[in-house]
Amino acid sequence: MRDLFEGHPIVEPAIETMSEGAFILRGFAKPQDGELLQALDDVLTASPFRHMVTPGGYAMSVAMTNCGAAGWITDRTGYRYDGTDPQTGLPWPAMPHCFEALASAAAAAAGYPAFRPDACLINRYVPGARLSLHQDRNERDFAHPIVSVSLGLPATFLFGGPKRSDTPSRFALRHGDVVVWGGPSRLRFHGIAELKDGEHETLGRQRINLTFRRAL
Ligand code: MD3
Ligand code: FE
Repeated sequence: MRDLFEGHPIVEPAIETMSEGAFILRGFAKPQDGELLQALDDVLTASPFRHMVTPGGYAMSVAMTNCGAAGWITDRTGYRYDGTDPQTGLPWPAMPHCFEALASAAAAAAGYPAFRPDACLINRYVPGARLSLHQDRNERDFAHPIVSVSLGLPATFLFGGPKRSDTPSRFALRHGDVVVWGGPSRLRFHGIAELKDGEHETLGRQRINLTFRRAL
């Protein structure tokens, strides 16, 4: 919040519209960041970050894990949701209450009052990591929105169209920003540009993204 003129603050709008059905809630997760990172530590103890392999045989530059009833995974056989962590042979850790509460509150603020996520994919980017343009289409019902929480270093979100060849727009996503994608935005191509080097005051040289979905 800037304070430009005799104590009259210039407040950023609570909700920015990215496109039809897609909204950025700047700083929405900031009041909870300490609690989120503490809960994340417990999740990572049970199911650590790992570099999954794509069906094409390449290890992803983004490290991933999951919590919740369903976890998104990829291996040589394809992309899917599974209730078991293939690395531990155990169910994914339960979704922490503070994760689920934040995701539902953000969805409600963006006009999706009934969102109850059963999957949380956790992505870790270090400088140089990127996520190429893709669609999220492994979920059963595209009527549910997707909620994402950005923590740590800033990133450039690439927001394309319904076809891979549509030129993407670029949006900066910073620590504490929450984005809700629903309606016609739900199936648009999207990705994250190569993460620039930097140092975040609490997370250091990394960006963590929590992506909440209703998968089943
Ligand atoms: C936009 N993650 O995990 S935010 C992903 O920041 C993913 O780690 C990015 O794309 C990240 O699949 C981007 C999440 C996101 C998820 C689904 C979307 C953005 C979306 C679906 C449609 C449009
Ligand atoms: Fe995605």
